[in-house]
Amino acid sequence: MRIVKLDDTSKKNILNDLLKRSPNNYDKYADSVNEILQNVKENGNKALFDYTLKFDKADISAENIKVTKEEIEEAYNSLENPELVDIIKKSLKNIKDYHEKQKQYSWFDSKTDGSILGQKVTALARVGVYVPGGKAAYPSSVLMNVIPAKVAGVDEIVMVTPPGKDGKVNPNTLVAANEAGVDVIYKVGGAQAIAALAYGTESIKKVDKIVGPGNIYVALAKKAVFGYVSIDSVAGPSEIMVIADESANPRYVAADLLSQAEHDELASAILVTTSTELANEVSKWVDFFVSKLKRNEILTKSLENYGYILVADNMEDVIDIANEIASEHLEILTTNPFDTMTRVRNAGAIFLGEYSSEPLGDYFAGPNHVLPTNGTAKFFSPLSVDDFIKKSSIISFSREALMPLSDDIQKFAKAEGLTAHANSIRVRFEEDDNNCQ
Ligand code: HSO
Ligand code: ZN
Repeated sequence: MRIVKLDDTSKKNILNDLLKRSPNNYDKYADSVNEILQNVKENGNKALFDYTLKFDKADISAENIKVTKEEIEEAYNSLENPELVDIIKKSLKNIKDYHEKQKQYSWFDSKTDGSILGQKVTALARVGVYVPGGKAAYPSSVLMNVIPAKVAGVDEIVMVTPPGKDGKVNPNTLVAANEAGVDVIYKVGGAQAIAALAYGTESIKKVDKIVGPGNIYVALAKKAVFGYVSIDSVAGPSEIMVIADESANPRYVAADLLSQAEHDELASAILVTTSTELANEVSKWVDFFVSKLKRNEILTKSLENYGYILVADNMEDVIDIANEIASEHLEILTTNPFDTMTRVRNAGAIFLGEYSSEPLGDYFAGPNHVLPTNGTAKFFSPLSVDDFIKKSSIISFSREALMPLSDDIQKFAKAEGLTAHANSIRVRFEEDDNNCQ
């Protein structure tokens, strides 16, 4: 794995390099995505079925688009490892417990003058969860997307996922969806599935929000329908950054970097350290593990693309670049990780100490693994219960509470030239409407 001395030039180059991975750079797909969206909007089911035949080679109709109870039962019986059901249940409990703590409640504040102000928290009515097909059909991601919606109290959670050629859906996906409490699953994927969720078709009712990861077509389709429906943030390739001093165990650091590098060829894995010795050791361990691990082709490519070991002069510089890159995952392996953490401003999820390896967060700890990527941790947060609720302001005033404000409100409205606004206050306190302007 390449080792680079961290200075102004290398820092600039790396930051530029990482920007290339942004999902904002995929204009060349935009036309085909827009065509698919338009076609589904105009032709509903017909377009949906045509695209499913064309892209997934599966024959889907109004009769078989919904996954049946029997298909879910069959999925339980066809799991490669039947233990997965129990593991999913345990993971689900941790994720649920963590997200329960995020719940927000309505509040009301009443004063003695008879005024009540408040905020009403309401769950979204219908949410659509996209689950990719093929190799990236991760049951853990099904849990991470569905559970916060469930905890928020969403009325109906629908899932869309592309079928295989045989018209079947990945059994891991079905089991995770069923355990998490998904209400209905449709066998449709790609940009066409996003269109169906956003606009509705004869078989699929429009939703209020679409979440879940997908390929570039799905990501662009989600961006295109934003505003018409809500979406979660658009996920880019996985990222891990480890910041470490000489106290870190190089074998663990190497293993952790590779855990995310294996996601895909565009994944990034970066170690920033003050220790040259650690840098050299980690590089050796990375080579060793890559030679053993199954996904060595992807690992080799992603490390070539976005794998770096950066050696910095001091901890200040380490923290500085961590904050600038704003990594999706940040492991802190320093002598006092909690102290280091206080200086970290930007990261999706922060893992402290040598037993908090990143995959613990991917699968089991409880916090969500849908995290801001591509530097968006500067302004976005992990997926949470907040993503599935909305708030309404509550205002209730008595005559006694409104009266002392009446003059000021009318003057404020007149200053804006909005005399009908002023009038709506005035009529409540004056009978004579002749001087209404
Ligand atoms: N690390 C991924 C999520 C995941 N990992 C799913 C394993 N399965 C998000 O960056
Ligand atoms: Zn992962």
